[in-house]
Amino acid sequence: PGVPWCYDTQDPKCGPGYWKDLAKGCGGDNQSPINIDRRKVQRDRNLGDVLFEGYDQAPPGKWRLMNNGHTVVMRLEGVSASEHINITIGVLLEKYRALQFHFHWGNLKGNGSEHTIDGHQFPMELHLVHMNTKYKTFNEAKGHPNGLAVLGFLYKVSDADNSNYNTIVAGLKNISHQGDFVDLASTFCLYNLLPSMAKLSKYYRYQGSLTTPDCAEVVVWTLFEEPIPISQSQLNAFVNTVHFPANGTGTSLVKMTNNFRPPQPLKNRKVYASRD
Ligand code: SG4
Ligand code: ZN
Repeated sequence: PGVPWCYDTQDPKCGPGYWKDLAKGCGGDNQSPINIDRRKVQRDRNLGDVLFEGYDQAPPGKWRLMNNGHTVVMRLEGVSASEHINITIGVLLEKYRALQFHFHWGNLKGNGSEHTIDGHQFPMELHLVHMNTKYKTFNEAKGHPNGLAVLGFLYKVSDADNSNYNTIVAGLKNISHQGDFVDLASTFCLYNLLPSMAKLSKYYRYQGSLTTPDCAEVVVWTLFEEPIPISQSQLNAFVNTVHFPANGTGTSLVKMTNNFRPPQPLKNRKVYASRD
């Protein structure tokens, strides 16, 4: 429970430039997101495809979509099925369990992805957060650089709606205030939210952090090259529907926009590419 933080880069009291003062970790040397400079990434032939488990199954019961004041998050924890939603990644073939997914977006005029590629920002970014199954609790995982694995996907604007997003987009109007949640009948599976499987072989891998305070440096990042198509009106639904209280007062509501952290210095890290 803490000092409030915000995404307004103009705000010297809570904006991203101030996060390191309220959470020391945010000033670390392995921060996320980053810009991916395609000329500088290193091909790593040992990086095989990410193995997905349970991404093709609609879980029994419901998934809870929530406005947490910083984003829209779908919690998979506590849903019995999430024990069966896993990924296996890396040279060590470590297994990670899906916990939740959430989004970062811009405003009606500007893009809002966190990661950029060759300096290009994308309209929105999806993060699927997973925890290393060799740790018992989330807190224990947060004590290790390989504790969490986040899969990042960028979006591109398509002419047609992406019908796989209809359930989530329709749910947004039920969570327009901070703390609101709605249980969605999960008629979709996680695969439906992603680009087609055949296009997931190319990704970037690097060692980084959570992109919100406390910015813990415990994340093995995988950013996929292939974007997810979504229509402008579906994107606008995020920008126009989701609100949060300005200055944490609860009295005046503002649209949740530009909820992305700008790219952080790469410092001594390397970014690896699974393919050329
Ligand atoms: C968002 O604020 C999520 O809602 C948070 O999840 C998440 O924190 C945070 O982003 C950082 O995650 O993939 N962008 S990120 O690095 O997953 C965690 C919740 O608050 C710890 C559930
Ligand atoms: Zn995120």
